[in-house]
Amino acid sequence: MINVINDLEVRALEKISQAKNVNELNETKAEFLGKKSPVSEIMGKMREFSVEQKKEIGGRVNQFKVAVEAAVLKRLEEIKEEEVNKKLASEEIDVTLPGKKFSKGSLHVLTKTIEELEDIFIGMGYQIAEGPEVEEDLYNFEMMNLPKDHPARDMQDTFYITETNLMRTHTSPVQARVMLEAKGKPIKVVCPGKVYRRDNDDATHSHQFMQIEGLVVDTNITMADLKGALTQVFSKILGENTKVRFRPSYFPFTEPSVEVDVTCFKCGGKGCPLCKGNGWIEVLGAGMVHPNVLRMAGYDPLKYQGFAFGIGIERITMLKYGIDDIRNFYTNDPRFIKQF
Ligand code: FA5
Repeated sequence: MINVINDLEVRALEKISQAKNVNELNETKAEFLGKKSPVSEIMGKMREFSVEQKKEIGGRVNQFKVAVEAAVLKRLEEIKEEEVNKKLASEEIDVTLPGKKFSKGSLHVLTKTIEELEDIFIGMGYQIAEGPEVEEDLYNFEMMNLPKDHPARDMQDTFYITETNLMRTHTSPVQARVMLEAKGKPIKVVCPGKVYRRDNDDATHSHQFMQIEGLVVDTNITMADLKGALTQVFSKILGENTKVRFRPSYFPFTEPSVEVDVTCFKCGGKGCPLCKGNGWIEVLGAGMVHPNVLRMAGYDPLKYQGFAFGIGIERITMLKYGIDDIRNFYTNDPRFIKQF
């Protein structure tokens, strides 16, 4: 009987050491220590043995149980360690592998132009100001010397929100806001932003576009200051060889008024469909601030003069990068956007 238990122990210890996982280990434990195991059978037959044999066999069975349980515990620890190692191996990171590539965004080309213009103006001593896109009729028109029945209001067909609120048709209302805030002190600002008009979209017109407004108010300001400032800005942003043309024009908020054209980048001034055959592209409106505008904003026109301008950002960008259709800026075709 002792030999049987000895053999059983050898088999049990071998099988325990080969268990691959906790389930297999539990099954092996039940096989050798459970109710239907060979040792349980031996214990059930104890009645048949003599006292001496009972002592010897009972002692051996106990040794067997202790040995099997110790082996099970040892293997359980090993299995747990093996599982942890397997998990760690599966989570191992190879830091030498190349990283995932995330596509980077970039600034929109119109934002680039605005930032470049702002830098140029800041270098010339201007400050940056802003105003709301949903504007009051008061600032967009009335304080710009365009009373309710003024025929010039037709020049800018307007998106009205209520009778007194509208989407601003130009950045000029920021002039009135800045002047009221400055309370009679000298001013030198530029104000970039979006504007809205019921214009029909074509290669050079959009119903929503951007302008950068400029306003300088001080004593002894003349048209020569306006011309000098704009010539300097255009030679910086479009290159020293850029030809600029000042053309007499009319705006109710400036007197005298001019429109400024730059030679068409596409035909170099010969005339093409883009410039509608005349060789020039209009980029801004400007002039000397009208005495009524100064007066309404609290400035004495006999003491103070000012010049103002409103540059079309899209037009400048088209000239700078050779873009022949303004609609490209707003249709968000990645093939266009990614070029800049
Ligand atoms: C004005 O908006 C005046 N407020 C400019 C001004 C400011 C004059 C200060 C005097 C003093 P105008 O409507 O011409 O003016 O527009 C100015 C510029 O905006 C144009 O020269 C052009 O470059 C651009 N622009 C005008 N309409 C459009 C449009 N539909 N799409 C794209 N750009 C436009």
